[in-house]
Amino acid sequence: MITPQDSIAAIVGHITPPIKKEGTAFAPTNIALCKYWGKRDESLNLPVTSSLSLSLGNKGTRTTLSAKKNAQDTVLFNDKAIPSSDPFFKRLSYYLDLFRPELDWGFQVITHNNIPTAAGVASSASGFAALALALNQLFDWNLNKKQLSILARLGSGSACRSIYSGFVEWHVGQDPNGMDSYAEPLDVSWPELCLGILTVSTEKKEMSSRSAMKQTRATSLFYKCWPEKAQRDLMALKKAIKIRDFSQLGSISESNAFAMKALMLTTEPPILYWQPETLNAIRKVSDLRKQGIEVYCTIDAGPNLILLFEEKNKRRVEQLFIGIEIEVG
Ligand code: 2P0
Repeated sequence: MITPQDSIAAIVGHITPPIKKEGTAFAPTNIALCKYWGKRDESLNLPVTSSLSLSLGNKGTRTTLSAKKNAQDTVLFNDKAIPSSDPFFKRLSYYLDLFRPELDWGFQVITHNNIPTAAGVASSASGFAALALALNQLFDWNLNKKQLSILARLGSGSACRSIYSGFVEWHVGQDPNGMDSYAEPLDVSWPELCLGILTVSTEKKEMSSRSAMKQTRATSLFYKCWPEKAQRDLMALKKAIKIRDFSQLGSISESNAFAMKALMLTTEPPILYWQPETLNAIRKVSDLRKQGIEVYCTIDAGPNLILLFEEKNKRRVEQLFIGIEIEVG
């Protein structure tokens, strides 16, 4: 069996004490238009399908990292010390285990998110991407983006896409060692494309994406349809992006998100992230389209919506969806 340690050794070789005093990096969060839902290898975070996302410009995570011998890990998140019993601390520490020169080395992590955590927008993606970039600085490895994408994937699957800005494809790959499963940017800019984060609920979700996708893959009878749906959507999305066909981009993204939702509903027991307000907002989006205003939505593993629309409709969207946070592509 191939382990994360094997991947690290293949990329950076033997871990020696860091060269620099600290490493600092920023990574944007990303919103998947064609979702990653299910792993073929849980320890390497290797996906069942390719996926495609859009990074959110300057919304993301900034992390500063240092390391000391004879020290414990410490984590400061948005200026608050996180206790070592916290699952967030444990997840970081577990990932950093891969990079300790010896067992008695500890890492000091200072990390800031400028994404409202309550919005439930993937913060593990920007978090692990920023950490991989900060490690590269600290150890002075000079890795290329493909290697950094693989390092980030070992922390969290979707993090491999947060190494880049703009549209990003994560290639599913087929090697059991995962060396061909990394992300790459698409060479397209689309400044008129807007993304709006609509927070309908700030409640903490009941189940992590990690557990939810595992349960879906294990129990949903419909999961066998997902690879074909994802592949078809990925191809159509890439074509829509290339010719900047907004209607296609919006409708495929929405259909892909609803298909992922269908998988969740058919999981045993079913996974229900939506709140009544989620459905109300979806109906509002669909009514707007009936009035000729092209707005589409995508949703991740939570109750909040991401609206997709063009800049010409920005004012209208702002008026209709109070509190929406808008990012331009
Ligand atoms: C995505 N999500 O493509 C999908 C859509 C949520 C819904 O990637 O276990 O936190 O760390 O690899 O990356 C969230 O899952 O899961 C996610 P792990 P991750 O953005």
